Amino acid sequence: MAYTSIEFSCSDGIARITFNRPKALNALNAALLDEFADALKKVSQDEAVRVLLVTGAGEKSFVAGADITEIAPLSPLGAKKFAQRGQTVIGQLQDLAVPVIAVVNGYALGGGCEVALACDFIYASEKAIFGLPEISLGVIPGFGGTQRLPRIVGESRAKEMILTGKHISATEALEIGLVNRMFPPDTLMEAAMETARMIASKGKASLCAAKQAVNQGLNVDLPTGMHIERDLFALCLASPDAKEGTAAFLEKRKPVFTGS
Ligand code: CO8
Repeated sequence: MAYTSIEFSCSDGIARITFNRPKALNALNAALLDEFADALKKVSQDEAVRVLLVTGAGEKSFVAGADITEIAPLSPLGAKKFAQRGQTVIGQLQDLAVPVIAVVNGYALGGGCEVALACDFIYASEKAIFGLPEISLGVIPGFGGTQRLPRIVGESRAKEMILTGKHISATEALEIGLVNRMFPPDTLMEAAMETARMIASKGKASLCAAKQAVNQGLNVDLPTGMHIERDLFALCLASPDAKEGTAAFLEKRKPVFTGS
């Protein structure tokens, strides 16, 4: 598939998806969602990928939401289908086996904030702005915001954002734990790349298992989560990368993981 609304690149185990409709502040329309889904499939099928960065083109916006020109004329049934489509693609993002970093360079509003929420963690520019402004349009978040935001920042912080629709700064987002780290705009991508390189230097089996253990554990009680962790630990230990990692430690050298 040729991309016109996103850019996709991959090298040294690090894949990057850039939302690229800067004239519409990278708003998510149906065409962009199709391209995003296609790129996510490529990431999931490429054995060499160990980490994905998701960002927005231009200096102003990560993603300013779902495309309001496409939402406005929808019937209730059409709206349900559009929400379902967005939820499915964003679910595909969350369910990727490899870690995903949201690199939020500007506005992350509505569906854009919801994309960031489905990533494993968020690095933000000092100029980033977050918000779920749907209430100001007479609707509610439809791409997972009412479900993921409270799980990340807690119920009352999430309700305040969802019920007021108010934008919050990167500093506020950092304070409430929505963002992991904040950087000057011109160093944001390099900081994210540094973390991505560190992640990409680890064994793929253990990266995927660690992400899976946390994600699955958050949906179950603690004893069930412990079972999940034990099983995944055992699986990892049987991998060639675990043999290499433990041997390298004992031989006092740096491990060379092959991703198997
Ligand atoms: N959709 C379509 N176009 C957009 C969007 C958007 N979400 N956001 C910005 N644009 C367009 C503007 O219309 C404008 O286009 P043009 O130049 O042709 O007039 C261009 O981008 C630049 O925007 P502004 O001139 O408005 O730039 P400002 O710097 O003045 O303002 C803001 C920037 C504050 C980001 C402002 O553009 C804004 O408020 N945008 C809308 C934000 C918003 O409400 N997002 C939520 C959308 S709803 C949503 O995401 C729901 C997800 C679930 C959907 C479920 C399906 C039913």
